[in-house]
Amino acid sequence: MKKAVVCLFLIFAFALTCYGCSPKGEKATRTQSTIAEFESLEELQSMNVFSNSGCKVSLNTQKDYISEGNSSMYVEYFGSDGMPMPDFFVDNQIVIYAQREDFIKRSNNYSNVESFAIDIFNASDRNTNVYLELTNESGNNIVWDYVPLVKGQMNHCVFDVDLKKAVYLGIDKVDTIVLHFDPVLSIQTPLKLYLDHFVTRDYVEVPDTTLTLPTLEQNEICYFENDYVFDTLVVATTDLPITAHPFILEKNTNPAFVTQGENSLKITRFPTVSQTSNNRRWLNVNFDSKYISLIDFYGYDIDQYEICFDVYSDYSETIDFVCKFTSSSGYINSIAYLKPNQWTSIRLKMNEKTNNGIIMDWNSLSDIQFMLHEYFGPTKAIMYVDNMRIESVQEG
Ligand SMILES: [Ca+2]
Repeated sequence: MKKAVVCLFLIFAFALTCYGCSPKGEKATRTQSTIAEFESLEELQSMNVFSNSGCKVSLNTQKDYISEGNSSMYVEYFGSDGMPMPDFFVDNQIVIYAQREDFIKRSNNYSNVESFAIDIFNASDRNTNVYLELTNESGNNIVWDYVPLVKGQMNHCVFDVDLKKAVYLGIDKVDTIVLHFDPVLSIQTPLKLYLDHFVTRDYVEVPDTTLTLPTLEQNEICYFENDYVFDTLVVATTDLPITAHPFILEKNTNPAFVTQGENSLKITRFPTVSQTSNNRRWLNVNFDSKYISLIDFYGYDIDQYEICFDVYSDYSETIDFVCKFTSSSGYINSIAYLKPNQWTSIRLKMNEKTNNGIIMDWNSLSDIQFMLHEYFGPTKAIMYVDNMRIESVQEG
C-alpha cells in the first residue's frame, strides 16, 4: 500500500516537473502586465496620494522594502490631531487612473486579467487590510476584494478576478483603480506601508465568459441554484462614498444555510467606514433584467398566491431587510426584521397594492432589489437568502 502511494507520488511529481519545465515555445498559461512599479517621484505624483492631507508619501530606496526594481512607494497614514470626534479617520486611499498613458503600458481593457497582484511591506505596529476596487464610468464596482497585511513583513497580495462577473460589469472599460487601507483613528499610531510591483496576471487564452440563461422551475423566482444569478447579481453603491465597503456576494454550499436545493446566496457585509451614523444610506443588491424576464407570473390568481423567501442573519442584533419589487404599476417593499442566527420566512401577498395605490402588474416586473441599510457593526455580518418562490397563501 505504502509503495503504491510512493509510486503515485513519484508519477505526480514527475508530471509536475515536466509541466514546470515545458520546452521553449510551448504556450504559457499567463503573462504579466505592469500597473505601477513606483520607480520615480514623477510616477508617484500621477496617483492622487499627495492630495490627501492625512498621509505622507515618498520614494523609498531601502532594499528591505523593495520587491522589484530600485524603489518602492512609502505611504504613512496618520489620524489627524486635534479633531474633536474620537472616530475621526483618514480617507486612506490611493487612486490610480486606469488610462494613465504615461505609466500604464496597457489600455483600460482588463478583460484578460486572471488576478491583480501587489507587494506591500507592512511596517506598522499592527496588522491591517488592503482593499482593491476597480470602477468604471458608471461608478459600478467591477472588482472589490481585500487581503490582510501582516505586520513586519512583505505581503504578496493577490486579488483573483471573477472574470465572468467582471466582464458582465464592464471590466473592458476600467476608469479607476483604488487601493484602500483600514481607517486610521486619531487615537491610533500611523499605518506605515511600502508598496511595490503592482501588476496584473493575464490569461494567454482567455476563458469563455459567455453567460447562459438558466431554465427556471415552476413557481421559482430564484432558488440560487444557477450560476447565471451569481454572475449577474450586482451591488449598487451609487450614493456611497468611496470609503463605504460594499457587500461580497457568493454562492453558499454549506447545507446549514440552504433551505432549497444545494445552494443559497451568501451576502457578507462589512462595516461602513463613516464619520456619522445618524444618516444611514442604502446598499442594494440588484437582479439582472434578463433573468427577471424569465420568471413566469402568468396564470396565478393573485388573491391566492404569495411571494415567499427565506433569509438568515448572523448579526447579533435584529436587523432590517427590505426586498423591493418594481413593475410598470409601481413598487412594493416587503420589510422584514431578522432575528439573529435563525431563518426568517418572508411572505408577500401578490395582491398587495403598489406605492401608486394600484394592484401590482407582476407580468411587467422589471426589478428585484434587496435593500440593506449601510451598516456600522463592529465586525462583518453574514446573511443568506434562499428559496424565492410563488406559493399559495398560507391559512392563518
Ligand atoms: Ca437553493
